[in-house]
Amino acid sequence: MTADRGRFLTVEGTEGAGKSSNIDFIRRSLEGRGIEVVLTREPGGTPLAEEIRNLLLSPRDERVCDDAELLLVFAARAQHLAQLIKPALARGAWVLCDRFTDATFAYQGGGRGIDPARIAVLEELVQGTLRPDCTFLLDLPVELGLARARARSAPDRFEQEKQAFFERIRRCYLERAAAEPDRFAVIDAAVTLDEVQRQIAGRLERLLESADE
Ligand code: Z5A
Repeated sequence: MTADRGRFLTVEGTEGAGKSSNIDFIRRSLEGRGIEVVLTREPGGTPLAEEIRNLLLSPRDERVCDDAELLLVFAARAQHLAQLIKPALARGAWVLCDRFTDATFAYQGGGRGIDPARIAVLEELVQGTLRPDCTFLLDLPVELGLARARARSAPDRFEQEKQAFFERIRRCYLERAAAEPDRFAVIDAAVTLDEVQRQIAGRLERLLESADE
């Protein structure tokens, strides 16, 4: 990475892990250090990609085949990268994204059962060598996250899945984190919000120190 390119941070987790609750904390922490932060999400982040998000999340009678879901996710990502993420990084802003390609490996790979090698082909096609610099994985037991998510709002198409689907997703996330310990910060998200944010702050501090070097 060149010295003046911004950093690319992503936040991941299973349902109800607290991504939305903690992303604003990360944004404020970075802005407090004078860093320009571009907050965005996947699927989504541009008008076209947000339309694709709606297609993906809306409950529907027609069964969505796994490959259609996978390709829609990457179509949204291609647009998001071209219109928002790459230009922001290039001007030195830090991009903070609610989910990215680790979610594709976890949901479409672990959850739906798509071969990760096929996902990796699309990752290479759409992203080239671009990968997040740091990924916060908010981890908690699936049952607890689902209870939190269901208490909050009506389920979308993904949230209508059974618990076993989310157990596979959690396992996949943890395997990816174990394989890339330098990139991932695994945060225990089963504790109070204050305690979650204390863990995040510790990791952010290290990240900022390395950015200053
Ligand atoms: N998806 C995919 O399949 N493939 C891909 O490549 C990508 C995405 C990128 C949309 O994602 C869907 O897209 C997602 C995967 C799929 N599946 N679904 N559904 P999303 O990130 O927009 O939606 P989400 O996963 O459903 O996020 P969420 O439900 O909004 O969860 P969250 O942001 O992690 O949680 P939250 O809203 O911050 O917290 C949930 C509730 O718990 C809320 O009432 C909080 O006040 C409460 N909360 C949070 N933290 C705590 C603590 N520590 N203690 C107590 N209560 C807490």
